[in-house]
Amino acid sequence: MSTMYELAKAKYAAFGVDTDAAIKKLINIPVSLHCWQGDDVTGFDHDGPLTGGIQTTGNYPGKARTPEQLMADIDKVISLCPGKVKLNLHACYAIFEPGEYVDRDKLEPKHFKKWVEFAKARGIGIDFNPTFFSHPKVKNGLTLSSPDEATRRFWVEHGKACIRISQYFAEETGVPCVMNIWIGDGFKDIPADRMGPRLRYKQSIEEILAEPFDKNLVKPCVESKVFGIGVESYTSGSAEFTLTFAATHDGVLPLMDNGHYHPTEVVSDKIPALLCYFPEIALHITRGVRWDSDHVLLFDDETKEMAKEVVRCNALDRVYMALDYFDASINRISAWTVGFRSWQKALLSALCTPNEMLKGLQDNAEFTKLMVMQEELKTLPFGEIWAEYLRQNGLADDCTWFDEIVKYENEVLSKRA
Ligand code: RNT
Ligand code: ZN
Repeated sequence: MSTMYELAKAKYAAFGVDTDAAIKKLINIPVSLHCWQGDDVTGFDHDGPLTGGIQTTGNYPGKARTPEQLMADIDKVISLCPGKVKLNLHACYAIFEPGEYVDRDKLEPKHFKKWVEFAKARGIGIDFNPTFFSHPKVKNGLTLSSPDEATRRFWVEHGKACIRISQYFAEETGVPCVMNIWIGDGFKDIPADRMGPRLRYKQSIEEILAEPFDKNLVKPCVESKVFGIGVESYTSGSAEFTLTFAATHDGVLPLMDNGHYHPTEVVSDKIPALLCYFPEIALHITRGVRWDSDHVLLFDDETKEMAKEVVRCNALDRVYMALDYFDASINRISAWTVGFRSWQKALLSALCTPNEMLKGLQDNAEFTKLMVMQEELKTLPFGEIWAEYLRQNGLADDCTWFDEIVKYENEVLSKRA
């Protein structure tokens, strides 16, 4: 413990905040780390392009091309981040034996055995995502909402296979598996039938969820999106569609990705709204920039505001938090690490906010003082609390973590084909 920390701690204590307790609490809160930042959402089951209205831009050298490389990179990130990690996988990251291949409707737990071994060895849980994109059976841009019955069936079978794999992850790791359904289905231009695809999407998710699973172990989610690249005019999985689906289907969680709404809408305001109704919800934490939803997460205002809501709604155990972004224009390990550390900072900062005091001001209609207090809090020595959190996680409280990244780039990434 440093003198600087002691001084900072006293400043927070003057506002009634116990920074030791905040640090102690955060250390055990799991945050899901998305495997797909490591290889630009490519995976190991196809050679084709990334589709589904999402795009990675940039060609920074050193991307992971094999399971071994991706796992090594994830380990590097984990070693540089404070807090508790959970691994977030996509179905396209199945690992086949040499010469083996099965299509996505035939995936089995055994194709993820190596990931389970990886997770178990590190004592972490796994979240999962069926991959409804980057595949030849995406027909005319549609999967679960396709009018072509063979196409729709193929993707329903994929979803069912993913339920079985999610159950396997939870059983093996002892940690519930959040399984997120997101499809890129939609239309570039004005559709003639908006309801048909949604009715088919609804039926498809219901068919997927008819696959037996333990509701305590597998947490199915539905993620909405307002538009995608090439899918500007309409998405089958709009906000109203997915939210209503979750609300009307027992055990299904709404997943909000904060890059998936109109630019002036904020997920920080949606979190408390949903928590009034849902026992549990899920987040994809990202940073939207104009039309693009997937920039590296930073410690910015809306990120802080989202973390504040999770904390002040007393919902750290009701909100499954996952990162979701992909940047191929900078060192991918650094992108991953900056984003993970940003969410840790946002949570720690939220835990060091005198939420009860501020709520009291609001309830007493003391809005003048509320504004003043909220502004005063912004210049408290948060950096010292963060530094102490890093120390307690066995990490240096400076930016030497970046030296590690440069070293890894020179010794490992730059040698990749
Ligand atoms: C896309 C969605 C989705 C994906 C991942 C790869 O806009 O956010 O969650 O990013 O499934
Ligand atoms: Zn997302």
